[in-house]
Amino acid sequence: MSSLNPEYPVDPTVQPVPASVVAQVDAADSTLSNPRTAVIALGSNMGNRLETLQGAVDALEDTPGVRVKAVSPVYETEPWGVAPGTQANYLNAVVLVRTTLPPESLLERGHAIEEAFLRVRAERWGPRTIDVDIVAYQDVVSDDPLLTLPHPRAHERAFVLVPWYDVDPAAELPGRGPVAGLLAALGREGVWLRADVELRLPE
Ligand code: PH2
Ligand code: MG
Ligand code: MG
Repeated sequence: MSSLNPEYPVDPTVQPVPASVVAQVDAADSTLSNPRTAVIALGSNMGNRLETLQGAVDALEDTPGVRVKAVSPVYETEPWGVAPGTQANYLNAVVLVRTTLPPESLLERGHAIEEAFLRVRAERWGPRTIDVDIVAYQDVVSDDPLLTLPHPRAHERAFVLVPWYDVDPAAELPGRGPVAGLLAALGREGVWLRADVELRLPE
């Protein structure tokens, strides 16, 4: 059961509105009103990892309809999902944004940022200059194959939960419960704070 636009419930008693008016209302809704909170995970394990992460944060902030509200500490993390020793460590971080963009548009922007940093999309879970993942979008739950929300593996990834907890200790993963509890159950193995580096919150 899912919908990417739960804010538009269908009420059978409401009369249809002429199409031009509908278009206007939609435009206003996605540009002006009612910002939502989204949680975005960034990861890099190729090239200048820190510089790339900072570039992604800046590019998010430069996106019309997106405000970066918080940037987590940076973590050095063991590559997850591949045989040990076959891939370089990642730097991972989590960014909280407020956005008037719908989830699909935020995803598109994430992909555009990946393209801008010349991400190599060679293989699933292969090394990458940058990965921009939408972990959660408000409380939306969706099994749309193009954008599953929340991210289907977030609850089992300490490299997502640790920095998410840092920026929002009260956070909840929709459908899975408090991040604090998920993290307590999972542990922090393979995730080390990089106290020597920092991502800047754009001005
Ligand atoms: N991303 C993956 C696969 N494995 N491992 C770590 N440590 N960090 C990641 O961001 C990561 C991963 C696929 O997106
Ligand atoms: Mg990913
Ligand atoms: Mg991804």
